[in-house]
Amino acid sequence: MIRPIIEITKEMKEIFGHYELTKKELKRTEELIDKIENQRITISVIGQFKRGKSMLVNAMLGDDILPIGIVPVTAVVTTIEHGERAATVRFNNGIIKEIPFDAMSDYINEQSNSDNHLGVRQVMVYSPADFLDGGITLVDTPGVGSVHQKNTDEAYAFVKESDAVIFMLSVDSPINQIEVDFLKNAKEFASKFYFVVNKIDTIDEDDLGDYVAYCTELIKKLMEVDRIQLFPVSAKKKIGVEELKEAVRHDCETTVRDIIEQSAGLKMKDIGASALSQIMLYRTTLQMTQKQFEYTFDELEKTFDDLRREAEEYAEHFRSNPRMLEAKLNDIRNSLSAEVSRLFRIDYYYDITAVDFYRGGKVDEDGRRDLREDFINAVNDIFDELEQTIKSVFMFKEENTYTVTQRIYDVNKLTRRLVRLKTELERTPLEQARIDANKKPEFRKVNCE
Ligand SMILES: Nc1nc2c(ncn2[C@@H]2O[C@H](COP(=O)(O)OP(=O)(O)OP(=O)(O)O)[C@@H](O)[C@H]2O)c(=O)[nH]1
Ligand SMILES: [Mg+2]
Repeated sequence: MIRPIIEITKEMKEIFGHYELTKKELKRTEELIDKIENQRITISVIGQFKRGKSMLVNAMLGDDILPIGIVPVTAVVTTIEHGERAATVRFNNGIIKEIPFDAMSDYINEQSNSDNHLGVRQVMVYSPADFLDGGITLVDTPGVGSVHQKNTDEAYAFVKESDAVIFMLSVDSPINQIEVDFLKNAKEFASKFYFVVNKIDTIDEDDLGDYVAYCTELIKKLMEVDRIQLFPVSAKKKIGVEELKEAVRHDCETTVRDIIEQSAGLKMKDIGASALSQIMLYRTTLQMTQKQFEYTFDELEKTFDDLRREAEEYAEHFRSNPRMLEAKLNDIRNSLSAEVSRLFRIDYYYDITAVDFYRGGKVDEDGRRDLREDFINAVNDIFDELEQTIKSVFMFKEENTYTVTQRIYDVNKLTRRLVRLKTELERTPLEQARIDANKKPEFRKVNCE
């Protein structure tokens, strides 16, 4: 019998609550459960710069609230939720400030907030548009692939937070490599895609037919599905927008829980793997003899030193692209995972959550120095955390010799449960998240009408 993902998720949460080690996973799981229970769905409009994303959001809301333009415009992720008209800004330093609705553009626009010198993390807008009623958060993201690299970074980061993605193409250029890369990444995290081809008002019907046929084939291959549905629209002339809205609304009404659960299922696999690594590490450390522990700890310290040197050398040569630092940090995590796996004879896996090094402003000499410092601190944090974990488990063992056997027994039991749940998740075909005896699921991982 296949259980709903919410049940598996709740059981996993209960397991994570047993350990200090899995408090990160506990927090992420609680957030997912909250999302499933409140049936909130986040739909992000994503695509290359100038495809007409902001204009489409405006058209869907029937309200010209977002700035649009001929040059790269959207510099900041903007979420739009149902509510009385209002706008707030969340800054990188965590401060949230309400702003006049009409001043929104000052914070979002690449021209007025060039290189995000205002340090805006996100703009949150509230609109009474009917479309949002019922728990939809629509998100306008900065365009991918413009000269403003950080815009791409922002959009990448946001895919992880989305349940569904409106992927925006436009007839004025064919799909390019940036879009291909983006889609490959996005399909790992979002459970539902709507492909939109914009600006159809600029070409005739024959050309549109050719374009749609070309894109369909390409996307099918990319997404590894047999069928996909494209929505040809003109955000400007408001052609096809109702059809898109209708499709989204229909999906939300009938299967909102499925979309969220499927998306949560994908995320839970990630969280489960990371938690399991932590618990295995805990168990193995608990079972070590003093001698084994000393040897392992020494070896680990050597690895830290090597990797620290590697990181420092890398930082030394770092020039301007914060994304490269993120990539290097992940490299280091991977090397460390491999070493922990070898030393502890377990499958150790670091959850590759993004660390955003971008802090706003241009990357000049000062900025570079700050970024180098942030990067080295992040590397050291990874080492410290691991060191602390292992040390504290071993200390516990030293101080509580009588309870260790019981603890190992408990850990083994919980590990078996977690492995079972993870397997259950892996076996759950995500499109069958909602079991409805005779009803065919309305969803696949990617909708293929
Ligand atoms: N002809 C035509 N032009 C459009 C359409 N949609 C958008 N545009 C134009 O395309 C340009 C870009 O529109 P935006 O909505 O700012 O595009 P965006 O994808 O949000 O751009 P960034 O925020 O910079 O990534 C503007 O000049 C719009 O007028 C459309 O359906 N038809
Ligand atoms: Mg825009």
